[in-house]
Amino acid sequence: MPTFSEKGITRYIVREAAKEWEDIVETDVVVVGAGPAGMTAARYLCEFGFKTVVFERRLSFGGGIGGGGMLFHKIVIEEPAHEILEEVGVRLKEAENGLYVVDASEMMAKLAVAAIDSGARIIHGVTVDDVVFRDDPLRITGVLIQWSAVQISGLHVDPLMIESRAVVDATGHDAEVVSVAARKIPELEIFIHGEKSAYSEISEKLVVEKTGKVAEGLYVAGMAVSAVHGLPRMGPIFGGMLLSGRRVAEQIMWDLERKQ
Ligand code: 48F
Repeated sequence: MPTFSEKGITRYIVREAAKEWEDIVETDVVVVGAGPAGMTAARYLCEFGFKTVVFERRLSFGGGIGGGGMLFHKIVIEEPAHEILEEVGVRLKEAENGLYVVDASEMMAKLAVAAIDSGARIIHGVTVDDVVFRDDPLRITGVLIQWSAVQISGLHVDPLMIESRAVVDATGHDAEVVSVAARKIPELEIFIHGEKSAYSEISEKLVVEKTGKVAEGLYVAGMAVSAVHGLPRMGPIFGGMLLSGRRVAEQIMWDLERKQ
């Protein structure tokens, strides 16, 4: 049993966290939200070689995965998105041709492990509440972050800022990052259409097709795509979320490599 002091515990935590934060302030890609789209995007971005940090408001992974379908702990996935789950070792049960059922907790855990193992930093308890921009040319160059606990408390505390080459809004139904950019930077000419009622089959295709850049430096993935582009919702079928996460990573890779 080693001997140790309370001050040592504090010192190691503060020192190591501070070192990482110093590194995080300038990153290739900020992903906002550790739901299925955000975690998938983060894994591929790291595999493509980009330094990626995920800010997640809550103290957990998975976003809407954990709730399964109305709290029944299963999720449906369709081809070809099941391949993304196979890559991270999630066990699939075929329900009918091309449709699979998976365990919600297994999917959350394994997407998170895969993202972290590929090199993504996932920081919990941090909320992105605004973006950094530059004009000439007009572009998004980072995000403003705040402890979620500070936000919940209602205290007036100024946020900190992170610089990045790309920001991915993977915040789900409210498209929080694109919404704040649209509201505060009208020159971007982004119009938030708002999500439509359910039409699962169509929406699963469209959410992937419409994934991508909404402004220079700002990208949208997952359910946030539906909010931005006015697409129908799809309920607890998650193939589109995974494919959207992969697609946004590919688009960022093409864009950032072109700029080098
Ligand atoms: O909601 P969420 O799971 O988004 P997603 O990846 O997947 C959507 C599905 O879960 C489901 C669906 C699919 O069929 O309809 O709803 O598009 O995950 C979004 C994550 O982002 C976090 C939030 O806590 C959640 O874990 N989040 C939201 N806003 C912020 C945020 C913010 N401003 N800053 C940090 N994290």
